Amino acid sequence: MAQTAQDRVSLVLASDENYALWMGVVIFSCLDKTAHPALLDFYILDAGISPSTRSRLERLVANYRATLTWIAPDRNRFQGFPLKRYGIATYYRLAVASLVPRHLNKVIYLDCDLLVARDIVELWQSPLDGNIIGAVENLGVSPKDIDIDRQDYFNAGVLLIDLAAWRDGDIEAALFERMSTLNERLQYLDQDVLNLVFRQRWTRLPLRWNLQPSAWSKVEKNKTVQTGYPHREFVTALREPGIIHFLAKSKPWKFPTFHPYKQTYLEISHQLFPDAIESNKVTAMEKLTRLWQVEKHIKNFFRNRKSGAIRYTVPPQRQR
Ligand SMILES: [Mn+2]
Repeated sequence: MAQTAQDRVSLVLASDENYALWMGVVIFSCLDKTAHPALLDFYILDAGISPSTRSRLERLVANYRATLTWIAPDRNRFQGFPLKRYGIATYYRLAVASLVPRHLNKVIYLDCDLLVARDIVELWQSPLDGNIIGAVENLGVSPKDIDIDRQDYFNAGVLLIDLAAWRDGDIEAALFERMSTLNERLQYLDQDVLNLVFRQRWTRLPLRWNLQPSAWSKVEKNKTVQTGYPHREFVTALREPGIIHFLAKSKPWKFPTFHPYKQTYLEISHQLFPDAIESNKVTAMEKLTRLWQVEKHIKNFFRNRKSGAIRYTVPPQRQR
């Protein structure tokens, strides 16, 4: 079936209270960057978000006439899965097909540590060429626990999913089966399981839709040949990112981190949630620590020049 601009776009995210406002930043950036905000339907897999945070997110989405639906999965289904440094919400994506409404045939799954910088409708319309999922190669290290070549290993932070085919192929059962057999042996948990089940059966999305921190260093060190993407695609993705992924240790709210879009991220998150997020989480202590990291400052300066500024317009805060 041909996609038209009139299609509604279904976006799925999962979070607990700790990540809920960061998830709000993802939602806001989607809405701000699309030409059709009222076509977006957000489905939130809720791992324990407080009523007050829920209403903040509802007010945010209402500004754009988009919709937001809360889904509270049964935690017992995920009992016994290893958590490591993640929360249980990371596993909710494995059950996406049985959690969202039956009538949805396609969804985009998004992590909570992202900044959307381009119209999400463009990603929605990317061809899947007969595969069940589309994803971007994981640019960092590949896991040691599973036998998959690094170029064939995708990052699970942004997924375009043909949900109808996922249900037909009984993917959920396959994922849960792998989860229970491999369990503690998994290094990257659900991402490894997804890679095992979709081995050689995923569509490579344009790099810009999951721009990972190591993309900058790959270009600087001329190591783009190690990846499945051509060098020129790196250059365009850095210049015009689609989705910026603050992977692993690059979280803007963590200390001390360097990322070309850290400042942009912190500015808009403060404007969105001024009472909960400080305008400048770069504290005096962090500044002092960063002072000595001259090399990183220089690198960051050049990375900033390689990547254009991204502007957002935060809606005015309404009084409760
Ligand atoms: Mn992530």
